[in-house]
This record gives sequence, structure tokens and C-alpha cells, in this order.
Amino acid sequence: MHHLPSEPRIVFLQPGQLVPRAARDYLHSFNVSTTAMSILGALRDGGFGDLWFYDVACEEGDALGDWSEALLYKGAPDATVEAWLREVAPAVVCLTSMFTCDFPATDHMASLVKRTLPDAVLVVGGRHASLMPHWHLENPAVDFVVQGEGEQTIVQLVNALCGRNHLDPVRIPGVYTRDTCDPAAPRAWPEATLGGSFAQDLVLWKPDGQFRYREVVLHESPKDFLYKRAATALHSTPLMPTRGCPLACRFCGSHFTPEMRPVGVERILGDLRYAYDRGVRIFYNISENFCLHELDRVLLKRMADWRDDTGGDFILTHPNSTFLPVYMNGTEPDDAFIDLCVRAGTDLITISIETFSPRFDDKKLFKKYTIPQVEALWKRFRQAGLKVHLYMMTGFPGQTTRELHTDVTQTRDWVSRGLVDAASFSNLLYLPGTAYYRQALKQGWFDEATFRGWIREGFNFFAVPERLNFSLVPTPVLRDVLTCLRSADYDGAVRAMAASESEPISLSL
Ligand code: B12
Ligand code: SF4
Repeated sequence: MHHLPSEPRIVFLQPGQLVPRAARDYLHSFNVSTTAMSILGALRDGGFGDLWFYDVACEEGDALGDWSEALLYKGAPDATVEAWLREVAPAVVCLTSMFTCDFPATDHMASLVKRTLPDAVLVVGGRHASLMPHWHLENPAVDFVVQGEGEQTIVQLVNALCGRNHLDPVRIPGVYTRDTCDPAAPRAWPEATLGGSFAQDLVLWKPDGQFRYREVVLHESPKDFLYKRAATALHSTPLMPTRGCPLACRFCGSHFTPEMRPVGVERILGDLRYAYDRGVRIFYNISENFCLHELDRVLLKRMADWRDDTGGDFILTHPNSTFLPVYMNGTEPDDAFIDLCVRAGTDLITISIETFSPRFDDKKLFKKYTIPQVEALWKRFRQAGLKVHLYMMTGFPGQTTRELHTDVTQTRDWVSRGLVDAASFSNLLYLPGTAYYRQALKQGWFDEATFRGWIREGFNFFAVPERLNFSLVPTPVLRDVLTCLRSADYDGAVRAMAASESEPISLSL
């Protein structure tokens, strides 16, 4: 049983990340931890005042070190993290485990924490930890795993540990220990009550007042233009006005909470104003279904009015993804909405297209719209002065070279005609909790233990692992295609597919 002081010092650690050597150009700077803001904000709302944050992945800029033959480690050196932990000497360490591909690095961080601070309580939460709590609890360094949205759970847990309530920590819903975690049991995804405060102050700024995140772009790729504007002296903060997603794309791990729950227009505006008043000029949206909920449109309208007041002194950017239907009125571009987007400072729009193949088009975009209707939207965006970027995917299970060829050539057509600025192609990842992952287990393509072994070798949108390619495109071809596409060499990608022996296709450059 852990006994904490009544005013425990609490640290939130964002772990380092793993970067396949073959894909180091994916790195970019939009890395501010929304997760830390939400958990530290909840702890503060819950009456805890001695709160600290360290972003191992970003604190030292984009520091890269060796991890394994296939992987680089992006993060502050262990000795630096240890020294910081010793100096701060917290009683509780909260560690987030978001990405399955980073599990080895997060697990390493858990061991480092316990080695450095044997008496501290280590709590792990986050997307990956919630789906695979047993992976983390196998490490004796981890005391508790918190599953699902953790704002209220972490407050209850720390309260219990320092005697502020009479709850038994292991009976708090969503809290697991080695003794109470049953990997075979079906897991719920506890939802938080939203609307509490965000600890922007602790996350965006270091205790000495310096901005924590350095806006840098390391690489030269066609995607650079997404970040170039940010890679100036301007600072950024994330915008996530809703949680949950009603769609259920088979590759995605975002739909565990299918109901869209808005955080609240006033709360979000308050956060944006707070950051703005302290010099932040870029708000980047990380919500993939931005404006699918009516309240997001209210927020957008309020941002537009506010921007008018500031003389257009901030930008709103969507480098990740947004959903095409929100920009349409029936089958035509929604002029009024697009004008509102511009007035709210929108600089860049990324649209998830993913694929033109009906077999994998989970958003059913091309059931709803024809290619000319979508082209009319691109033209409208260009006319409004917006940068347009497409999010495409490769490597669907069973995808043929011919299907990939169609995706590449249609995209090439749009880029070459100047209808869109660029497209990023990401290879499908098999992520626990998704339909494709379940399908893979069912079909016997891998079991959990095998999967766990494979991800140690590197797993990323931009690096195609030999073992995790269940498309019909041979792995070397898929790799060549993605390499070409990363530098916008569409003709090279088409040539790579034409060279595919298993399923020859004609060269139509
Ligand atoms: C922003 C974002 C990013 C940012 C992350 C910036 C940062 N430092 O945080 C960037 C751009 C870097 C990024 C990169 C990638 N991403 Co991303 N990303 C997201 C996104 C859109 C939002 C995450 C977020 O901030 N959510 C808001 C916060 C508040 O929620 P949260 O983190 O889940 O935290 C809550 C709970 O989980 C819990 N919790 C979390 N941590 C802790 C800790 C404790 C102690 C407690 C008690 C509770 C707790 O409480 C929080 C509050 O409710 C999500 C999708 C989504 N809607 O969540 C995908 C998502 C997390 N990304 C995903 C993926 C796959 C990636 C990449 C691997 C893609 C790639 N390039 O290959 C890379 C990672 C590369 C690498 N090597 O690490 C997947 C992860 C699935 C998985 N199992 O791995 C997601 C879920 C999207 C999807 N398609 O499924 N991503
Ligand atoms: S990919 Fe986007 S639209 Fe599809 S389930 Fe995930 S968040 Fe929702």
C-alpha cells in the first residue's frame, strides 16, 4: 500500500518516441502534449498545486539518438531525464503511453522512473496503455494503469493514495494493478466529464518562462509547406474542441467513444485567448472531425469575430486531417462555411481521402460525391487562398497494386493540375482495438505476442515493415512507392508499381 503526503508533488512525463531510420523525415514540430494539459489541469482542478511537466520527446528540441538497428530514439538523453527527476523528486509520476509503436520507449521510461525514484508511485495511462494495460503491468516499475479518459480517475486515485478519500485504489473504475488486470476481460473505455481547465501554463512554458516547444522543421519534403509557416518565431497550441468520433474507420483507434462530446465553446475560447495573450499565434486543430459537431461551427464563428478584432493576427491550421463532407452543402462546396473558415484564420486544410477504392473507403466519400464534385471543392479552396493537402493511405489488407495505382494516379492528376498542393501517403498500421487488428488476429496473420515482437523492429506510417504488410503489393514495391511519394515523385511511384512482377500493370505516365 502506498502512502503519499497530503500535498504530493506530481510530475507528468511525456516519453520519448521511436523513429524508424528509414522514415526520419516524418518528424515535425507539432508536438505539444494535449494529454499533459488535460491531466495536469484536472489535477489542479482537483486541488493539487505542486505540479510539474517534462516532455522527454521535445524538451531538448529534436534530439535523436540510437535505439536499435532499425530505430532512432527521439528524446532527451536518459541521464538528463534522471537528473531532472532527482531534482524535482516527485511523489507521483504520471506517464502517458499513447502510441503502440512507442511501447518499447515508454516501457523503458517506466523502468527509468522507478530506478531513479524507487519510492514514487508510477501511474501509466493513455491510448495504448488503455488497450493493452497488461503490457505495461508486466513491468514491476508500474504501480497503476488508468484506462480511458483519465481526468476524474487520476484525481480519485491520488486522493485515495494520500488519504483524502476512503476509496480502495484498486476498486476505482478504470484503475488496474498487476493483481486486478485480466488481459482476457472485455474492457470499457471510461469517459471523462469534460470542461475542466487545461494546464497550458505548465505545458507550453518551462518554469523559467521560456516556450517549451521549439518550432523547427528538420526535413526537406513536399510536406514542409505545412509547417513552414509555423517554423518561424510563431508559437503554437493545439485545438481539440470535441472528443469521440461517430465514424468507425477500420484502421483508426479514435472511435472508442462514438459519441461526439464537445469540450465547450467558452472553455476553448478562454484557452486560446490565454495562449494568444502570451504570444501564441498558431492554433492547430488535432480533431479529425472538426466541425462535424454544430458547436465547432459556433466556435469557428467566435474565432472569426475575435480575429477581426485582432486585425487577423493569428492562424488556424489543420495539418493532420479534416472530414470532406463538412465543407459541402449537398454536393456543392459550402460557400458560406468556407468563407467562415477563411475569416477564422484558416491557412491550410488537410482532407482525409485515404483511397478511391470502394473496398477501403470507410468514409464512403466516393459513394456520396463524384470526382468532378470533389474537384469543385478543391477549386473553391484555391479560390479562397487556402493551401490544400490530402491525407492518403496505402497498404490496406488485400489491396492490389492496381488499386494502389489508381490512388496514386488520381492524386498525381490533382497535384499536377494545381488543384491540391500536396498529398501525404501513410501506410496502414495495425493498431490494437481497431477492426483491421481484430481481422488480422482472426485470420491468423499474427497473434498478440508475435505482433509485440514485430513492433519492436519499428512500426510507423512511413516505414513499411516486412512482416506487417498484408496487402497484395509486394513489400519492396510498397516501400519504393512510399519513398517516391514522400518526395512527391509520382512518376517514380508509378514506375515502381509497373516493375511489380506479381501483378504487372501498364505504364501510363
Ligand atoms: C495529436 C496526435 C498526434 C501528435 C501527438 C502530439 C503529442 N505529443 O501529444 C503527433 C502528430 C506527434 C502524432 C503522431 C503519431 N500518431 Co497520433 N494522434 C494524435 C491525436 C489526433 C490526438 C491525441 C490527443 O492529444 N488527444 C487528446 C488527449 C487529451 O487525449 P489522450 O492523449 O487520449 O489522453 C486521455 C486519456 O488517454 C488519458 N491519459 C493519457 N495519458 C495518461 C496518463 C495518465 C497518468 C493518466 C491517468 C491518464 C492518461 O487521459 C487523457 C484525458 O482524457 C490522436 C487521435 C485522438 N483523437 O486522440 C492520434 C493518435 C493518438 N495517433 C496515432 C498514431 C498511430 C500516430 C503515429 C504512430 C502515426 C505515425 N506517424 O506513424 C505517430 C506517432 C509516431 C511516434 N513515433 O511516436 C493513433 C494511436 C493509436 C495507437 N494505438 O498507437 C491515434 C489514436 C489516431 C488513430 N488513427 O488511431 N499524433
Ligand atoms: S479516421 Fe477520423 S473519421 Fe475515421 S474513425 Fe478515426 S477520427 Fe473518426
